[in-house]
Order: sequence, then C-alpha cells, then structure tokens
Amino acid sequence: MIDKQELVMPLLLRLYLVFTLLLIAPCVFAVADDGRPNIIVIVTDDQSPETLSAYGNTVCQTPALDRLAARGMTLDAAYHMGSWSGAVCRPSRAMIMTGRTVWHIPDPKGKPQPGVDPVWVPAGLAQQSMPAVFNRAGYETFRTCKIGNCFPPANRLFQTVKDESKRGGTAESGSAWHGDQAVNFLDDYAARDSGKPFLMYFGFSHPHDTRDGIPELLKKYGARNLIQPPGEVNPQSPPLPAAYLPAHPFDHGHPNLRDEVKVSGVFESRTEATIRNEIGREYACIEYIDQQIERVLEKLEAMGELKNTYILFTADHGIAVGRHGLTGKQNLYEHTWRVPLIVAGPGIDPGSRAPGNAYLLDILATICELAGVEAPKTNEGKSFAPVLRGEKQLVRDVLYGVYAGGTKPGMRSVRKGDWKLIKIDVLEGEVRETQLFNLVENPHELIAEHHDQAVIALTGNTPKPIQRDLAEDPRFFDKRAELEALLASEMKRLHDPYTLWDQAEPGQ
Ligand SMILES: [Ca+2]
Repeated sequence: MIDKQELVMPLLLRLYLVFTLLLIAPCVFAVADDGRPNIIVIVTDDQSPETLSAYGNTVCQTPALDRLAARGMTLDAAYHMGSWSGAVCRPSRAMIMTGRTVWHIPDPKGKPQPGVDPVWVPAGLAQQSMPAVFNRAGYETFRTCKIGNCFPPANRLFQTVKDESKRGGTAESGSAWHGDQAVNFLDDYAARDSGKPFLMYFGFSHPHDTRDGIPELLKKYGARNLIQPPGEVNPQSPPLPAAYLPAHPFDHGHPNLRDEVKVSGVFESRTEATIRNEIGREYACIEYIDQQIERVLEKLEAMGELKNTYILFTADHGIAVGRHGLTGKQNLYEHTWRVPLIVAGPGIDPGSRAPGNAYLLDILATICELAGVEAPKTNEGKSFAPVLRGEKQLVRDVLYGVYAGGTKPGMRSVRKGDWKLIKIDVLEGEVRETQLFNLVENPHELIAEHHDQAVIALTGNTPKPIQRDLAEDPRFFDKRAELEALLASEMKRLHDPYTLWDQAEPGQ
C-alpha cells in the first residue's frame, strides 16, 4: 500500500516545478515573437582550428570568438567528411547545406561520383536543403558568402542572398563587405518587425588565399601582402607551427595541385620566411573576420536578440599552411581534416567543451532540433544538440575522412578514441603509405622528419620519442588492425566506391 501523503507531496512538488519552469522558460528559451530562436551559422573559408585561442593558439587574436567560446561550447573533435575534388570547399559546403554524406551528394552537374549508385544521390536535393527547410518553417533566411565551389541550387533559395568573393586588403574588397551585408540584413529585419525568427548563413571569403590583409593588421602580425615569396624572415611574424616541415616526405598524389604550387606569395616555397609571412597574412585575415563577427554580436545585443540566438562558428575545412611541408587542404592530417566548431546560445553551458565527434554535415540536423523544425527526410546527419545540452559527449564513435580529388583511390582516414589511421594510395601504386597516430600523445601528428635537428632548430619543438607515425611499431599492430577494419567498414557503409591496395575487394 502506498501512503496517500506520498502521492500528494510529489504532486505538489511537480506543480511547483511546472509553474517555476513556466516562469523561467520565456527567459531561457524564448525568442522572436513566435517563440523560436534565431540561428546564425558562421562559415569561414579554409581555417584550421589551430588558428584560434579556443583551440590553443596564443598569437592570433580573436576576441569576439573568444567571447563566443566563453558563452558557449567548443567542440574538440569536429570534422568535415572530405572531398572527391581538389576544390574541397565544394563537397564540404554541399554537405553543410544538405546534411548528406560525402558520397551521397551530387557533383556540380548534379551527378553522382563514378562508381556510386545514383539511388544515393536524390534528385531535387536543394528542396531539402538548409534554406528550403527553414523557409518552409516560416523563418526569414539570409545568406552572405563567397561565390564558387559551393552548392548553388541551395544557396539561391535563401530569401536574401548577398554573395561576392571578397579577398582583398581593404574594407570594401575584404571581409568587412560580408560584415556589412549581415549588419544591413539585421537592420532591415528589425525594421520589418515580421515577428518571424531568422536563419543567417554568415560566410566569409577569407582566410582562403589570396590572404591579403588590411595594413594595420598585417603590421601587427609582421606580414606583407606579397606576390612572390619573401627573401628574409620578419622577426615580428608568427613562429613556425610545431608540425612545420620544409617538405612532405612522400608525394601527396595530386600533381600540379593549385594549393601546393600556385598560392600567390608562396608557390613552391616552404622556407621559414615564406611560411611565417603567410601565417601572418592568415592571422591578419582571421582577426579582420573576428571584427566583423563582433559587429554582428553588438548589433544583436542592441536589438535584444543576442540571448535568443544560436550562433555556430565553423569553417568548411582546415588547411596546412606549412604544416607537414604542405600548404593546401588536400590532406587528412588533423590541421586540415578537423574544423573549428564553437556554439553559443540558450541552454548551452558557458565555457563548456566536449569532443562531439561531429561532422559539418550534422549542422543541419542540429539547427533543426534547436529550432524545433523537422529535419528533411534526405538528411543523414546526427544532431549534436544533446552534446550542446551536456547530455552526452559524442554523437558517434568512429569518424571517416577522404581525399580523392587527385590520383585514385587517394587518401582515407579513420579515427576512434585517441587513435587515428591515415592511408595514402596514389600515383598508380607509386605511393602506398599507412600512418598511425595516438592523438593524445601526438596531437600534431609529428613524424620521423620532425625529429631532424635542422627542423627542430627552425620550429624550436623537440618531439618526444612517441611523437611519430606508429604504423610500423609492433607494439601497436593490434590497434592498427582494429583501425584498418574500421576504415574498411566505414568505406563500405558510406558507399565509398574505391578499394585501397591492401583491402579486400567489396563483398569479399
Ligand atoms: Ca574552403
């Protein structure tokens, strides 16, 4: 028998809690007139997490993003899934817009990749993309971004589109132009007073090269906007990164790749002077972007919308800029495979962190959940809103990456926990390499060449003995075998149409 008193007290307690929540709810969750939050997705072009203080950088100054991280959550294991094109931006941005995986998105002509069954690339995908979904949900939708290497059928569905490629070293020709478009939209939005929430896709054209900074920020970072590589080191320029190498130890497998041989002011130079100047230019571009983000945050605050807005900051992928002797985004080291992901908004613990194990393609499902909008049926991403709410640390255990934009099959990576495997199978079998890293012991994925005294003299970083590629170390053969099996399984699950040299053929 249950005592009547035991039933009554919990009931009273429950009623008390319900009334308390009703009183608090409007302050914590609410929003535009119709009760739903605004969403801002900030996407920079070619930016490694390593450039931000939220991820340990001590030179590049980004006060607005620091405050965003202090108000919200920083995800330490966020990745883009990869690319089947040298233009890594293109599939990355198609995945952001559609929430579909890398082999399930169309090429620029709307076709699947060779070897991929067309059934996995649905027709009319744009109608299930980010702007289409939020238009139907009654949101005002706005976009500013660069033009090119993206997913135009979705982009044009935003109700207001202000796209230009702005990579110059002045306000009008650089990132301030994107900032102007965002601020103008917010002014118009406030004047309309439609009562609808808004979705803003706030993209930048930088720090993608050409990395022309504005004069005062170039000076701050000891850099110059050069067309040819510099002859001398500017001691005011940022130090070389720990993973710097004068050359990659084997061919990356994409002959004449633009990002490795044609970047203005760099070309094939990997000298200390060139890389430090280029990083200084990059930081000047990043701080200028941060200033534009600050303008938007201040505007939101003045409008009284800041507390009702989820703000996600990310990049379409990372980039090497001298790490491992590479300069481009066509590799799967952490500096390039990983992306920054910082999220602030109602209900997210200030200054929190989680690994997340999220892909960029999870953003659509996440903002749908945050807005109370149903994700489209074509979506394959997983909402990381439970991570943002502190309910869990990860949305998946295993992460898969691909770069297949050069010679085939290309590169693959897989990560589980602290361990990561990279395989490179390029140039008709000329290069077949396997790398194994413990990312806790060796977060910068240092390899044998980083132990060279000449390299140590340049970077000032003496690697620990464990900080090397462990693929051939017998102590870790079991770990390697586990990751090899996981990679094969992920390739099959995601309909990767290729097979690496030492993998069984599909179906065997
Ligand atoms: Ca990009």
